[in-house]
Amino acid sequence: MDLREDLKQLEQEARALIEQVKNSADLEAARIKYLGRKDGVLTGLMKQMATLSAEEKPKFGASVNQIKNALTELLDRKAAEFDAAAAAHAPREDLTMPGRVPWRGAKHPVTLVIDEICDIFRTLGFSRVRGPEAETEWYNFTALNTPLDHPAADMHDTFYLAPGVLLRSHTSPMQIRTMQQFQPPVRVVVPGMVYRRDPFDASHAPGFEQLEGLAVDEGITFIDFKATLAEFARRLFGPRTKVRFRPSFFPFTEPSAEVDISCTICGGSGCSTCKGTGWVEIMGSGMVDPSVFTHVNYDDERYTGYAFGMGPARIALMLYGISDIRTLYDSDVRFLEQFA
Ligand code: 2NL
Repeated sequence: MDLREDLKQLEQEARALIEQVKNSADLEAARIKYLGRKDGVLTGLMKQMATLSAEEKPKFGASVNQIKNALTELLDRKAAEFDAAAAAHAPREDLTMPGRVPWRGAKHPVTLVIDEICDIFRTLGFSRVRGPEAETEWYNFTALNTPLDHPAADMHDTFYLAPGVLLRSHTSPMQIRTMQQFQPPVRVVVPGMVYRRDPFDASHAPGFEQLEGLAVDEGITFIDFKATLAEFARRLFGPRTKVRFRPSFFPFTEPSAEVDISCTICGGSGCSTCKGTGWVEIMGSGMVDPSVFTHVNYDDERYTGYAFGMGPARIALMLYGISDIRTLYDSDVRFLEQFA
């Protein structure tokens, strides 16, 4: 048999087959068929070399090698063609796509309200102070004219950390600390977290921000008290806001009053927010009880003052028209980002 003729025919067959291959999987199959190390056609031919004479061997070997190189070149060219076609159809970068908007931090609505309230009181001469959340019974109750067996202590009597030490139930302890540290005149606002044994529902939370204020000096009267708090309410809720003082009771003030404003939703005609009354309560307040002054060694004959306390979260509900206080504590950025 003429091995050289066989080789030529083999090469032509192989070329024809590889040329009409349509995809890279079939191309790989063709590569294995001809160039596969174990069972490839060319490997088979090399094995036949053993049967040849000494002078035929090198020529035959050279021919097989030449075919191998030619087929390798052809296979590589086809592979490159398939790769280029695949790349042409692959998805490319869309340069018209808008960029990702970076996340922006923002102040929490309750923080915004606290800052606004403190700002108003700053223009009225009040400093902003803060203090510890863990307090002693003396600062939280006793100094505030609230004996531990007083009914007011009962509802506050909660979240004890150790005997005689508790999470403060109001920020008043910090006003006591301020009076111990400074002589009158004293004018401070005290925002901060307070803790009470309250349920978590639409209008309560067991931990919440409170904001209290205190003014003490010689000659402060009920007129200063009413005028200052009414002015504050009109600055926060708008100049047409009506303000009323309703008699109330706190152990640390005498007399005491709840401060109501005309309803921000209906303007006073009556709606669900004000439960048909036209008024909504914004804070508790009163003239500081003289017994509080004795506890901080102020002369209770010389000094008078007023104090007040409010819940900025509840005020945030009114100002922003939010119906459930829990949305302020859920930390859901989809809700909070609207305040950015
Ligand atoms: C409320 C009522 C109030 C005070 C807080 C106070 C503090 C001192 C002396 C006297 Cl050191 N009073 N604070 C007075 C009246 C009311 O808060 O409803 N808070 C949410």
